[in-house]
Parts: sequence; C-alpha cells; structure tokens
Amino acid sequence: MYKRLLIVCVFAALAGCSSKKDQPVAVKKPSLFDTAHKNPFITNMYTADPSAHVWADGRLYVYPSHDIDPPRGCDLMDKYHVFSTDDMVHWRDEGQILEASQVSWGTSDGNFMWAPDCAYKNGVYYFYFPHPSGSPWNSTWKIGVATSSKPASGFTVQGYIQGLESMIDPCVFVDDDGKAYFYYGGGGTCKGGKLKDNMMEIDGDMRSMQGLVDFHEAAWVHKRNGLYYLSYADNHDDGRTHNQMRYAVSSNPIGPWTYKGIYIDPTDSYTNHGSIVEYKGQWYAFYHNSSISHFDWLRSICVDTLGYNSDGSIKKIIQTK
Ligand code: FUB
Repeated sequence: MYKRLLIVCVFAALAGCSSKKDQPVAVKKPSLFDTAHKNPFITNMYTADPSAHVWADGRLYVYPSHDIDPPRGCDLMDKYHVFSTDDMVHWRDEGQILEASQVSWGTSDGNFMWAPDCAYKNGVYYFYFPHPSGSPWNSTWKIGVATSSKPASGFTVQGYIQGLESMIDPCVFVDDDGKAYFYYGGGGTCKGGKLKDNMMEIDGDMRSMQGLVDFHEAAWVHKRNGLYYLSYADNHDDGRTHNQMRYAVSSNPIGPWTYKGIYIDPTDSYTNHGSIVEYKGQWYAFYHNSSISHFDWLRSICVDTLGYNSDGSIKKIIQTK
C-alpha cells in the first residue's frame, strides 16, 4: 500500500516538474554596467557635483567640479574636466575645458570654480559655472557662461548672467519644446525662471521654488512621462552623516512642487550633489562620495541605476562600490 502511494507521489511530482519547466521564466540578462561598473568611476583626479547629459553624438557627458589636492576646505576647486562614455563603463577624460584664470571677474581670494552645468541649444553648448567676483567670496557669486560648438572643448567665456543674486549651483533644463529654464540656489533658497533664447539672460523674474522640504543646494531638474522632478541636497547633519538627496515633482517646470522624499542616503562625504539622466533606456543617478580620499573636500563622482515605481516615485538608490 505504502509502496503504491510512493510511486503515485513520485509520478505526480515528476508531472509537476515538467509542467513548471514548460513555463517561460523572465530572467533579465545582466548588462555590462551590472557586471563591470565600479564606483567611484573617475579615479585619475578628485571630482564632485556631476551634471550628466546625453548629447546628439550618442555619448553621455559628465560635467563635474574638480577638487584640487591638497585641499583648502572647499575653496581650492579649479580646472574643470569633462568625462564621456558610450557604455557607462569605459570613461574618457576629455581634458580641461576652463579654469579660473580665464574668468575676468574672478576673485583673488582663491579658486572657487564650483558645481557647473551644461546645456545645448541650436548648435551651441552653454557651460554654466559659479565663480565669485570679490570679497568676501561667499556673497559675490556670479554664474558665468562659456560657449562652444563642441561638448567638451573650445569653450570661451562670454560673461555672466546679469541680475542674479549671489547664489551657486546652476542647473539648466531644456524642455521638449525647446524652452530653457534656469535654476540655482544655496543656503535654503532655490530659485527658478525662464531663460531667453540666447541662453544667457533671464526672461522675466526668477521665482522661489515652492514646496521643497529642507532645501540646501544642488538643484537638478529632469522630466519623465510628462512629470518634472526637482532633486536637491538637504541640510541633514546628525553629527555622523550629512547631506541626503531629496526630490519633489510638478506638472510645471517652475513649480509649485510636491515634496516626495529622499532618494539617496548620505554618503561618506559632508556634501552631496547629483543629477538624474536616462541613457540607452536606463535611468541613472549621479552623485559623489569621498570613498577614495576619506576626506570631505577630495570627492569622487559615482553613478548607480535609478528606478521608478508605477506611480512615478523614485526608488531609493543602492550605492554600489
Ligand atoms: O563643490 C562645491 C559645492 O559643494 C557645490 O557647489 C555644492 O553643491 C557642494 O557640493
């Protein structure tokens, strides 16, 4: 009796196995990024504040700031380099594009070439960089603009955006209809407004971005499925860990914004500053840490994949090594 039952069970189990085997199982093939990517991804110099863009040549370009070793707090940053890739694993140092000595209004207090951004319109690349113009440096910031017909060389300083407050961290977002928006801010204030077609003048007024929670600096705007996302660094400081990256969403590029949450936990660096971009069908979050130097002002840029939930909210990123 037991033997017959055992035989029946074995047959039933085998039948079950074979029917499961016939069902297709969805297994995602690991990408080159999954298998070969390492953070930080730039190791030949210290870099921070990565602004990433995909340009018409199909490559992804990163415009970071450059921490110079030995550091002097955050006031020895100069000689911007650009990095590019076509597979998110092999990075090319495109070389230096601009340095403080090329900026006519620069302060003699030091080299403060802080977090930049780049935009493209009608055949011209516009490189936006914060640089102070006097003493004390921290109340004399100007947002300079350099232009080139190429994404990573040939930039010439054209001047600075007139009429702005002394604030840092420019971000330029060009919408699907070609309209460009300028954002900047620091120390709790984030402002945004339209840029004129010349990309070097503000069109109308800059307005305070409403709805952000605990804004510190590092504004970045991207768009997905018709929804605008403004991401930024907060003021988090529990004595042990520091800036987190947060974000808010809106149906309008200059708000008001609806706060959504934290998408990058603190790194080992005092600051954080990031960008979000889609490349070859995958979204990525760029940011920085201090995992090479273990020093707050010798930072290194990192990137990880970024995912969205079905309601459009961002899944917290996993910081890989
Ligand atoms: O890198 C200098 C400053 O530190 C940036 O402008 C801020 O966003 C912070 O990362």
